[in-house]
Amino acid sequence: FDRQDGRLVLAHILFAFGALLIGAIAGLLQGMVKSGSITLPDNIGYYELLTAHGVLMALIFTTYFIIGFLYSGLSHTLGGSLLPLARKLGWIGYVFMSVGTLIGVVVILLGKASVLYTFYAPMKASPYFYIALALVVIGSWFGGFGMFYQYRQWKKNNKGKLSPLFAYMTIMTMILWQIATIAVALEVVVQLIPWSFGWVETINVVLSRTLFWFFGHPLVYFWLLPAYICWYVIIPKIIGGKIFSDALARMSFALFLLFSIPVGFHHQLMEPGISHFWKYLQVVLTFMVVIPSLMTAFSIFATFELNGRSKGTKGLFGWLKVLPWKDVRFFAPFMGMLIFIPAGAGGLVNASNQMNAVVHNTLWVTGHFHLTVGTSVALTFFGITYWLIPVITGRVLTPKMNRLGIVQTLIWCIGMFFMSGSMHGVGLLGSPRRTAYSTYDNHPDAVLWMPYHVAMAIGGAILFVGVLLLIYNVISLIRAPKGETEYPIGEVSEASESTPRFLENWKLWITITVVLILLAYSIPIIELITNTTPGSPGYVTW
Ligand code: HAS
Repeated sequence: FDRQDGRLVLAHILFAFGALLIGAIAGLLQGMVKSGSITLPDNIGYYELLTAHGVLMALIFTTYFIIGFLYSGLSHTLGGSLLPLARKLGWIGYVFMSVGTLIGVVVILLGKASVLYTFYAPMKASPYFYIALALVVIGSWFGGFGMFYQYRQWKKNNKGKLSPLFAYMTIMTMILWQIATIAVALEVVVQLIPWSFGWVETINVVLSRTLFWFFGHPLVYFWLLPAYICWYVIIPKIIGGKIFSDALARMSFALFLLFSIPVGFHHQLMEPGISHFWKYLQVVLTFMVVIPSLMTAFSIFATFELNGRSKGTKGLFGWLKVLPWKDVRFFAPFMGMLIFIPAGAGGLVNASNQMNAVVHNTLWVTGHFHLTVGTSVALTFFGITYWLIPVITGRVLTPKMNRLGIVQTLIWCIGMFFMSGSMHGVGLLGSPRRTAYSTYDNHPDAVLWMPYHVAMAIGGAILFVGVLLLIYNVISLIRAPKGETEYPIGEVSEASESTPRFLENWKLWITITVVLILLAYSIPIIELITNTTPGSPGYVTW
């Protein structure tokens, strides 16, 4: 692996794990406060911790890891190294994101941005928090531009050739990110910054939430798609099998681009100010975005089964016997896949209007995303780390590290079982999310919630041990014995059909995406601007 590219990737991965560690400390404390196990000193607020936890884990850990991972794959599959300009753009992005993150974290820790990781109005933060967010987004754009450049140059030099699957999926993921972040950039620059500087007095709250969720839902697929890259492209190689179908894999990514943006209203189903028709339309589109995940499940099962058959296993589940259970590079992502089955089912509950009325703003939703991003995606990223760091640093994974990786995965699953399991359960009993410890004057309902909150804190403590072990493993990987590690890219099964060219027709996919976005958003946004009262003064938290 190219040494210079290795440095760029490693810088991203290490920053990601640093953010994960600090986010985990905030998460542990915040869970203990909520369960009533500790009280914080007067100068630290619950929402400060909750904001630090959400921002560092959900926004910073993921974005850094993803950009680092995608750069590594492009370097490997598109020519063996990054072009100087692509690498330069990667570093410029890294600097922007890092300056933004540092400013953002300082402002949060000073207690001037306790607005949670969703940061929409009416809660108001210091303007410097929004500026910090803008820097992170701009930095991620530079990262994306570097990837687009590398891809374009490769296409120019390989006229008529289909790009490698990894590269195709990377470009699809970054186009998704590029389109989605336009809305949040608008929200931050046009609404939040002028408002928090005091240049305007009021803000259109529902518009700010709408712009946020225009970005917020594709954001979750920006997290998921790199995990899917691992499931589609890397896992077949690690298990010694083949990719079931290149065309199906590409199609599922194209469908994600089409359907993950025009669906943000499913986060706003309980909100006034948006008419039923547009909510209904976006719920229909939400059910469309489930299809590429079902295609993915089908494809992975097919890969597993074909692999089993080729190794002579028989029966409906014989293929399970030949999977490399003792290899953490497989085991961690596999547990992520397994847990994605109930996690995704929970998403379907959320998306159904009537059931959303039961679960919205309860701890059920928190349970949902700790399974999806906090387990399926996170475990997959951890699994990637066990081979990616050795690849980029010219080292090898030792059997001891592999064993510790398996232990780490198990700790994560046990911790999440307690934490996310009790969140789902107590959510159905009505316990609200995003609240500090309170018995609501010993209200019988709230008293009933308490044992669940304690189980959540116990799960959180187990997860914290998992983070510490992970950090230990990352440090061990950097200091592992020298040697060559292969970048595991799967081959496509010979039995699959050839890939139709239109799947790489970007104009086609981007045009349909834009049409769908206009259909789902243009009229409701015009209505939000023209029909709502001038705006709310907002709730100042500092
Ligand atoms: Fe979600 C809220 C709907 C997926 C993350 N979601 C959230 C929030 C986050 C989040 C962070 O409609 C909270 C935001 C906040 O703070 O307010 N979500 C869905 C739907 C899906 C979904 C329909 N969510 C995700 C993913 C996330 C994520 C992925 C992160 C990565 N979500 C919602 C809704 C809300 C919501 C509402 C708002 C709730 C509210 O009221 O506030 C779907 O994409 C899920 C489809 C997935 C599947 C599963 C496929 C299974 C596969 C695994 C195969 C396994 C194999 C191995 C092959 C249908 C691919 C098996 C081996 C064996 C041996 C068995």
